[in-house]
Amino acid sequence: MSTQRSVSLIGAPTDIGAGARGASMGPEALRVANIGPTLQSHGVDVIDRGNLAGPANPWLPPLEGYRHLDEVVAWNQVVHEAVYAELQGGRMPILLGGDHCLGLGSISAVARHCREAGKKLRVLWLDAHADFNTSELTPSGNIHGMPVACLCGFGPKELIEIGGKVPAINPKWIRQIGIRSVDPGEKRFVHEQELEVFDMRYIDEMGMRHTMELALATLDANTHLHVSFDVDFLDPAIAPGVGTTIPGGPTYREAQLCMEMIADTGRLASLDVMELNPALDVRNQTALLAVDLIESLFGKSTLMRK
Ligand code: 6HN
Ligand code: MN
Ligand code: MN
Ligand code: MN
Repeated sequence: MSTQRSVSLIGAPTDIGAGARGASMGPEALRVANIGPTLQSHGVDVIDRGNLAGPANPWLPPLEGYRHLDEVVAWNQVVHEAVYAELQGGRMPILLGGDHCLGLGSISAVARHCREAGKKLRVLWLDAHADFNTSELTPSGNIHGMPVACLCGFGPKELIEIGGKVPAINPKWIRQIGIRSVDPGEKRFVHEQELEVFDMRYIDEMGMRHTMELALATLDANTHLHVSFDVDFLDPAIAPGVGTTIPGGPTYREAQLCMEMIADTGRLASLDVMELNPALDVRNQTALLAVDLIESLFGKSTLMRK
């Protein structure tokens, strides 16, 4: 089994859910880093759908625990429809973020597609953060800290209902990897909902190989594998171009191994590349690294494998 070879790039140029401005420039930075031609060089059929459009960022303080809720809903609706359309057309959507609040629109579309196609879903959430806050728990009101909770049915009605069914996904379908920054209330909630988290302590002690073996266990021919890649997953020493850097992330090789082991499953069927912030980057190095890692997701490895 090999990974789907027809890909559609979907740009979502917004920082509507973030605490820093600049992720709105992420899609263009990934294009400047040659994401399209690079995938083509690995035999992937690539269509760049260009950028989605949505409301501007009014940069207001939180209201009842949420910043920019109406705008976040609007952006997630357009992302949901765009991702769903690609899946229905038999192509793999790659969402170019944009901040991580859009993981809700993307994954709710994937979940809807899987329900209709009778497929199982596994979501790998590669991130420094659990993104499991609610309006009561959040220290910031920034909705990019909430998409996983919303997908599990905890969030404002307008957001959690985007894909039709509430909850969009079951917490049991998620594996979080690379986590090293969780807010106090969020931490309790992660335990309460029994999210399966492979935090950095786990990766330090057990290694990336063992971590990925567990995170990818029990996938079968009928499983759709979605990867939601928050670029702040990576150690800031190699990936400075994100709004919320947290020290102690995966090294270059640990991140490559993570991607290579995902590629080996042959099950990757949709991808988000989120939180890249070119305003904080140095000579586009974080975008170039993200593209390098995405190449590995599509089967680039140091030596040819069978
Ligand atoms: N991300 N836990 C913090 C908050 O404000 O809720 C940070 C969230 C970061 C979200 O990186 O996608
Ligand atoms: Mn399909
Ligand atoms: Mn995130
Ligand atoms: Mn993050």
